[in-house]
Amino acid sequence: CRFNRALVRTPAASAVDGLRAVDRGAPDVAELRAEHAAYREALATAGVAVELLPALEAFPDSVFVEDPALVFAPGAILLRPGAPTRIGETAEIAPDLRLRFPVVLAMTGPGYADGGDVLVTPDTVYVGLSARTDRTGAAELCDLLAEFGYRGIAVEPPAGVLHLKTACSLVADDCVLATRAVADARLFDGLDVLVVPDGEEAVANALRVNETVMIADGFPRTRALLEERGYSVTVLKLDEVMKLDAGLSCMSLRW
Ligand code: CIR
Repeated sequence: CRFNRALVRTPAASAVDGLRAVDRGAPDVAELRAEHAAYREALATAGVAVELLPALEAFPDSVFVEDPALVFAPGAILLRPGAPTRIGETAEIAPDLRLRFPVVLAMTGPGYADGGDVLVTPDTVYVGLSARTDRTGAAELCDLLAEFGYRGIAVEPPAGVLHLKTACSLVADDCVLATRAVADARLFDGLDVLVVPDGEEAVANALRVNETVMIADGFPRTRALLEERGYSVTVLKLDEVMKLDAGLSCMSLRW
């Protein structure tokens, strides 16, 4: 599928207070903003028109616009992020989505779902259960997906990752790049799985946009593996982004 547009948000100065499972220090905000600027540039080079929303200081993790909403060409779904400090991000982004999409559906709860747990493939939308996405939320999201004609199914990723897409990403319509643990869990029927070399698990949150696969810098064996398979790879420095347990897909909504 092709993407024409992307929505991103400037990292807030409050990103130093962003959630992180293991504290490897606060991100340097100037450097985080530089990484974000390079990311926007890479999206534009891949052929999408990038729109930049203003920083939200009240929400330290709001640069990760993927989590409060899910977008498709025909419409958007407002989600209910599972972290208490993030649930308010939905109301912030809702007007921006209503301006851009003819149909905007919304989860009403009581369940929760983060966009980072949602892997969209051409015929199935996989919703990973996690500390942020519970069974009730996944079931409500699957019902809303059905209104758009998509088949949503809940899957149980192996423990130890924040989101489903922390450990896998779609790199072609029929191929997922995944950690060994996700590959072994056999979550996806009918898709090829390209396994990330041991020791490079943190690269699994790649982002395919049109003809380009973006990956984080510092994972040479994965880069070589993708290039051998014929992918056109763009490498981006993400050191500050990764301090906040985030990666490439988290920073945009694409459609
Ligand atoms: C959080 O814990 O919510 C943020 N620090 C990171 C969110 C990453 N988002 C994503 O994987 N979609």
